[in-house]
Amino acid sequence: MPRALITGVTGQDGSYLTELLLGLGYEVHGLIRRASTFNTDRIDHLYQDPHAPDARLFLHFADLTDGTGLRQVLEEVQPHEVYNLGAQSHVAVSFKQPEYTADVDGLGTLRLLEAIRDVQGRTSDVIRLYQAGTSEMFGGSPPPQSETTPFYPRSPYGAAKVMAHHLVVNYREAYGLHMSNGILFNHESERRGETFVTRKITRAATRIKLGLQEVLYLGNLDAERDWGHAEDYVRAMHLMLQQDEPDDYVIATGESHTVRAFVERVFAALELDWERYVRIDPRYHRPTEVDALRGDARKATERLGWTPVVGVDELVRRMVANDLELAHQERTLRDAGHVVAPRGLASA
Ligand code: NAP
Ligand code: G4F
Repeated sequence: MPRALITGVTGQDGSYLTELLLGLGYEVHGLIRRASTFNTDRIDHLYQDPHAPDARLFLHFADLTDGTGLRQVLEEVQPHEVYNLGAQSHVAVSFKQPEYTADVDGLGTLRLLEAIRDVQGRTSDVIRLYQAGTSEMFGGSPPPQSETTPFYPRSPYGAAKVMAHHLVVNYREAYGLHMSNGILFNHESERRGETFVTRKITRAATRIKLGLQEVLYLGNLDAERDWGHAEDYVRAMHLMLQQDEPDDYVIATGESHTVRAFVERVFAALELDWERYVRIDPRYHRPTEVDALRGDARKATERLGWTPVVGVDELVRRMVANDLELAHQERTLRDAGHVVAPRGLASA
C-alpha cells in the first residue's frame, strides 16, 4: 500500500489531498500542530479510529520549526511520498511576522529535506517530495508567468517560498533526490481560510444577504489573480510525484480577474449591488502588492495531462452556495434567540 506523509494536513489543500489519496488506496499520515482550540475541522470527516484494523489515516504531532520531531515522524512512517504543504500561508501576515514566516516556510522546508536525505540515505527506500511553491514567487514579474519567468517576490512570504524552491532544486541536483516544485496560482474552495479575499467576500456577501452583516471592508480591489479550485490543484500535486523524473510545474487556469470583478460576481449571484456594501479600509493594503498573476500551465498540460475542471463561475457558484447555507444556519440560530458569531471573526 503506498504511504504518504502530508505536512499542513489540516489546511485547505491538505484536506482535499487527503481525500484524493485515501480514495486512491494510500495510507495517509498527517502532521498536526498542538493548538489550544481544535484545528482539525477540515479533516474531521475523514478521521478513523487508529485502532481500527482498516484505518488508513494517522495523525502525528509535529511542527516545521522542530527538525527533531520531523525526523522522528519520517523514521516512524517511512513514507513513499511527502507533500510539504505546511506553511504560514498568509501574505499580509508575513509582513507582520517575517521571521516566523521565513522560519516555517523557508527553513522548515530545509529541515524536511535534510530529514528526507538522512532517512533515504539509511534505508535506500526512495522518498518522493512535493514542495508547495506559489505564484507569489513571481510577484512583480508581469503575466503570463511560466516556469521560465524570473522570480521577483514582493513579500516575506514570497521570499521564503523562493528559498524553499531553490533548496528543492539544489537537493535534486546535489543528491539525486526525487523532489518536485509545484508553482501553484491562487486556488480557493468552500474550505478556504476566511481571511483570504475570495472567502472573505463570499462569507460577507451571504451574511449581508441574510441581514447578519452590513458592510464588507476590503483593501486593493485592482489586484488581478488567477483563481482555480483546490480540488483540481491537489490532483496536479499527486501527478507530479508519479513522474519518472522530478521537475517543476506551474499550475493555473490561465485566466485572471480583478478582486473587484470577483466581488461583483459574488454580489450579483445574490442579487445585491456590491457598491452599497463594500468600503475600502487601508489596513488591508500591503506594503508591496503583487499586481497581476496569470499562469501559463502548458507544461503541466503537456507532460502531466493536467487541466483544471472548475472555472471562476463554478468556483463562485460553489463558494456562494456553501456560505449561503452557513449564513442560513446562523440566521436560524439567531432567530431562535442564540447569540452566535462566525468562527474566526476577530482575525478577519
Ligand atoms: P492553509 O489552509 O493556510 O494551510 C496551511 C497548513 O500549514 C495548515 O495545516 C497549518 O496548520 C500548517 N502549518 C502552519 N504552520 C505550520 C508549522 N509551523 N508547522 C507545520 N504546519 C504548519 O494553506 P493552503 O491554502 O492549504 O496551502 C497549502 C500550501 O500551498 C501552503 O504551503 C501554501 O503556502 C501553498 N500555496 C497555497 C496556494 C493557495 O492559493 N491556496 C497557492 C500556492 C501555494 P494549522 O491548521 O494548525 O494552522
Ligand atoms: O486572497 P489573498 O490574501 O491571496 P494572495 O495574497 O494572493 O495569496 C494567496 O495566494 C498565493 C498564490 O498566489 C498563495 F501562495 C498564498 O499562500 C495565498 O493562498 O489576496 C488576494 C488579493 C491581494 O492582492 C490582496 O491585496 O486580494 C487583495 N485584497 C483586497 N482586499 C485582500 C483584501 N486580501 C485579503 N486577504 N483581505 C482583504 O481584505
